[in-house]
Amino acid sequence: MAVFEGSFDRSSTSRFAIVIGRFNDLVTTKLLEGCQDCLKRHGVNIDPNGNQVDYAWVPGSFEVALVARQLALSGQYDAIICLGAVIRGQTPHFDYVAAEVSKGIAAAGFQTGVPVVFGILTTDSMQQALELAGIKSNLGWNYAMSALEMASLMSQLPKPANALEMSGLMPQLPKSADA
Ligand code: INI
Repeated sequence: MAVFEGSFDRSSTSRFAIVIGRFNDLVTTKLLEGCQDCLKRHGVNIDPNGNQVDYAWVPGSFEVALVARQLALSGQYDAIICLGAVIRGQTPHFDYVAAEVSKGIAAAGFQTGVPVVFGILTTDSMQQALELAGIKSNLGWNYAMSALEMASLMSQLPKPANALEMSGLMPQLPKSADA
């Protein structure tokens, strides 16, 4: 039998997409920098004109999962990294956005079989978010490590015996009228 474990030594061949929310971009651009720093130092070519990392900017965290799912469905990526910052304000907006983005990102991974990393900060204040995005540590780095590890791990796991069966959660195409 086997022990499956991701490594960090095939980074130069893996392909990644990073989806970034513009909302609270003071924080998300810092997360992106941490993420890129980690990928680069593991041998990944982070140039958007290169062949290893694509970037997709979305309005806010609420839109991240939809775009991550579509990128994952393309079959072009070994892992997708989602970056966003949901900061609690005086309205219930925080709770709606935070709940939907976490469910959506989990679903994107389950539905596609592609690792989709949850790199969405959920904090009570901007100060807390900034501390996690560079002032004290930069969780962008950790999210990139998760993507590298998961890309490697998934490539080692046995493939599903029946790919269609595995995709039971995928939306069914509408049947044509004469089918
Ligand atoms: N988007 C965020 O990424 N973080 C937030 O803190 C946030 N709040 O609190 O409003 C937020 N809202 C925007 C949301 O993600 C969507 O872009 C918007 O509702 C349009 O669908």
